[in-house]
Amino acid sequence: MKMAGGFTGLSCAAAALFAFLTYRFIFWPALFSPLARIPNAHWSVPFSRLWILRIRFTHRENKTLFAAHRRHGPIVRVGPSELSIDDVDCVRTVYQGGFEKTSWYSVFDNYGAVCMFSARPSAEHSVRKRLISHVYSKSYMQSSPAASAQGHAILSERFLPILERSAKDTQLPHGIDIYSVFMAATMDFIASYLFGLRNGTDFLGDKAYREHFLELYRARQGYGYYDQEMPQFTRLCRKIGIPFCPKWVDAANKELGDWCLRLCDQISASPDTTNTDPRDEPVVWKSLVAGLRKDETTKGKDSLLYPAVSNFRLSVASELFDHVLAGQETAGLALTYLTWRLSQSLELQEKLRTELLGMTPNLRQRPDGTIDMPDPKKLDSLPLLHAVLTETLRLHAPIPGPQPRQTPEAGCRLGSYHVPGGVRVAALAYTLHRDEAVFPDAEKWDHTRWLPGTGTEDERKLRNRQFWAFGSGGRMCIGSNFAMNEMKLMIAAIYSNYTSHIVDDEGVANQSDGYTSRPANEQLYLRFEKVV
Ligand code: HEM
Ligand SMILES: *[C@@H]1O[C@H](CO)[C@@H](O)[C@H](O)[C@H]1NC(C)=O
Ligand SMILES: *[C@@H]1O[C@H](CO)[C@@H](O)[C@H](O)[C@H]1NC(C)=O
Ligand SMILES: *[C@@H]1O[C@H](CO)[C@@H](O)[C@H](O)[C@H]1NC(C)=O
Ligand SMILES: CC(=O)N[C@H]1CO[C@H](CO)[C@@H](O)[C@@H]1O
Repeated sequence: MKMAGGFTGLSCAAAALFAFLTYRFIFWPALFSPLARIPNAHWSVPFSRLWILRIRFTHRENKTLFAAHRRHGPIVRVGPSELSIDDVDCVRTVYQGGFEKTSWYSVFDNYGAVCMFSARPSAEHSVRKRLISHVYSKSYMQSSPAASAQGHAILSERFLPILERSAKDTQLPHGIDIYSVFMAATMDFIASYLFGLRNGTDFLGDKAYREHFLELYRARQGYGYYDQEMPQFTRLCRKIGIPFCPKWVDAANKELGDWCLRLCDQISASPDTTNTDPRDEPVVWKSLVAGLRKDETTKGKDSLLYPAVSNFRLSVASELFDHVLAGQETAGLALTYLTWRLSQSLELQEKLRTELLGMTPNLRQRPDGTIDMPDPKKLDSLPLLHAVLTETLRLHAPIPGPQPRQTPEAGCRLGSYHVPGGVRVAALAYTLHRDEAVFPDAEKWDHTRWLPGTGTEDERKLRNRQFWAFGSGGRMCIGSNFAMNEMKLMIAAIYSNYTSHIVDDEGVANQSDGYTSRPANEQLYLRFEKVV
């Protein structure tokens, strides 16, 4: 009797538990959750994250989401509490609406210190942004003597001599790996703006170190997955001694971190007040340090940045390290793909050269190799140069993948759906840039889409609204003006005096699928010929 009663009690409890679990994990997510009305990218997504985690792990996210949106429309459920969006109105709601970032971004805390990119609450982000945003504004950049002098030095003393050597060298029929050269040039550009030319980097001159750096960087990038997608689980595993990163990745991370800390320490140790050469001005460092100091003296412990202020050295380094990493690979990739596209048409190169040489001053090399810097405003407004670069950023977006945010506590409306708070939601340039309604024949690289005379006023507006290479809203890329300027300068410097020709582009057409997108073999060999 007693036993039977025990069994009955136990089976009742088991049945109740079973019923509860079935409801909680099967019926509720599939039928009653506010997200249940939204189309599923895969039948399993209401119940588990396994499907999307696997897609991400195997680097198939862009094409998978692209196919899902094609099939199911602009709002698709990709996990129990996760949506993908592909529609400019939803993009406006989320990104212009200031939805906060998710813990996905915490891996970008360098030295354990938050930076602007990794800051999650909007209020903290705004304070950080105010410290530096002015030096990245278009008007500041275009009139900055430091930016101009640094650009001149890098182009004339480092970048053009590399092309010159390759053009002269008849022993070099295999050309030069322009991918590696661009990765170096973009590093030298951003490092000079951060730390001044003398205290920045010379990756163009030091090929061995540059290649070592890129190796470390690759190691760092490959292992963000676990921390980004399963932060709690990963932390737990680490605690009990199951590491997700091989030791050599930790070592690579540490070496990169130490490298940037050295650059920061070097400049802090020698604020050289007697040096008035504009090329040595550490523009960003100066503005960041001054801003943080001001916050410290005026607000002290009330500062939203208090922990930053109390750990001044690492806070400064964390911010600048992020700019170094954000500013190098992205622009290097865009330049690689642009020269690859241009190298396929001598006719287009010729047109571009005519446009470039129409500026005065322009970047034509004098017989002794010297150049003048063009007026940044004039350079910026050249229509063909702008069109070829924009089209490259569209079809080969350096950051094609999702930029996750979370819905605010009160929830929000997306399309015809009400979405509750705390749901991860993301748009991606890869799909926005392949909308056939806005970019007909979207897989084709066609710079004429962006020429001023193409299409009606409405079509132009639509194109510009849908262009998302730098994201949008308050957390849009802070370096977009800097990047556009350096990329235009380099393209102008090349095509004012050279033609380029493909020698070996194996793997370039196969752009990898991920948060940033590299050519599969990470190289592109081009040959340069001097125009006479
Ligand atoms: C072609 C070059 C570049 C591209 C395509 C690009 C793209 C982007 C994108 C898409 C974002 C938003 C990412 C997200 O929210 O997940 C972003 C943010 C950011 N980018 Fe860039 N970027 C480029 C160059 C640069 C440069 C040169 C810098 C140098 C300072 C830079 C610094 C940043 C920073 C600091 C953020 C974070 C902004 C914030 O959270 O407020 N980027 N970039
Ligand atoms: C930069 O580095 C040099 C040594 O290479 C040093 O003499 C100088 O004071 C540093 N600082 C500035 C602001 O140039
Ligand atoms: C640079 O290219 C222009 C044509 O774009 C040519 O006229 C000029 O001679 C070249 N300069 C040198 C130093 O080769
Ligand atoms: C593209 O590159 C990846 C590796 O980066 C490789 O696995 C894949 O097979 C390549 N695809 C093609 C079509 O070459
Ligand atoms: C930019 C990018 O990553 N594109 C890739 C997305 O996925 C498709 C299909 O795998 C590739 O062909 C693209 O190159």
